[in-house]
Amino acid sequence: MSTAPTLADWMAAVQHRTEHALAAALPSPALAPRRLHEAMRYAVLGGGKRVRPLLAHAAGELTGGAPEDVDRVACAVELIHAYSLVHDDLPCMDDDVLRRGKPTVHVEYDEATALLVGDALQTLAFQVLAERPLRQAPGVQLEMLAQLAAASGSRGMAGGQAIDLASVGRKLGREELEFMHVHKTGALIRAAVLLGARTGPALEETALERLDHYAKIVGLLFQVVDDILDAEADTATLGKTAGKDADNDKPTYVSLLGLSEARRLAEDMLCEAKASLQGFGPRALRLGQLADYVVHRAF
Ligand code: GRG
Repeated sequence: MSTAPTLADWMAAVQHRTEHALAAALPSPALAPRRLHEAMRYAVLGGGKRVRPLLAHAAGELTGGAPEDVDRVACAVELIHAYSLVHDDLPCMDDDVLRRGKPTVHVEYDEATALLVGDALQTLAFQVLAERPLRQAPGVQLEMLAQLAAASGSRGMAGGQAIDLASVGRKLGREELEFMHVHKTGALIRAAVLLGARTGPALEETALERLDHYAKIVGLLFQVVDDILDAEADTATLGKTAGKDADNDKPTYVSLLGLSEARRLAEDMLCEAKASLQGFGPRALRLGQLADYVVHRAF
């Protein structure tokens, strides 16, 4: 009987294939405009935990999707994520100088280039998902594109960012904070899970509801833990400026609940995420393990 690879080995394999797929999808730095293409590659390659691709592959394993199709979903979601980080770091937003342990794109290049990098990464995401047929019916592929667009746009991530910018210096209640994060961070994480799952045969309705519940909880959980790490960890460990939220007078789960209550909330949410996987059996092994990883990660 063969045993499954350890989580660390499985993660390393997915991170490796994601890096390859991203490197192949990004335009060559030898192509004009060379500086823009170099900056796009700088923003995307050689860094990041690749949490969203990991979740997409874990969900693809749940439904039996072809790994090559999941790569396309994983790349598309990661490109949207990378664009959001480049724009989020701009002086007109969070104005940050460090990301993934290196200077942010506008610091390394310039602001106009960073703006264009974000724009071009966003459109590349849709190109990667659209340009060749997936094994799914064309109608399903079209729905997947619409799902990614919705998760990224004004009713998803970009909308969450707008709420975030408007909330600086304001005291948010728990519900408002949750609403913001469900959109800003949660929408794309949820899309990674659901789109990864859609590379395989469709789940029946109740199974899809349970997977969606897992995806929503993990999306929010990621942010609760991000707030805890922002308050606890140092800049070197995080690879981005620590304590930034408090410095910017931003509401967080830690400022709202305190550290120990925020930690307790994370553990409760972890239990809820895992409970929603019950019934899927061993196919959900990686999704369960990734929920643990999200909570117990160091950065
Ligand atoms: C600019 C439209 C627009 C949106 C930005 C997601 C987001 C909205 C901004 C990112 C800023 C941030 C620090 C959000 C908190 C949680 C988060 C998404 C952190 C970064 O994601 P990780 O930890 O980063 O997955 P890596 O580098 O590992 O990929």
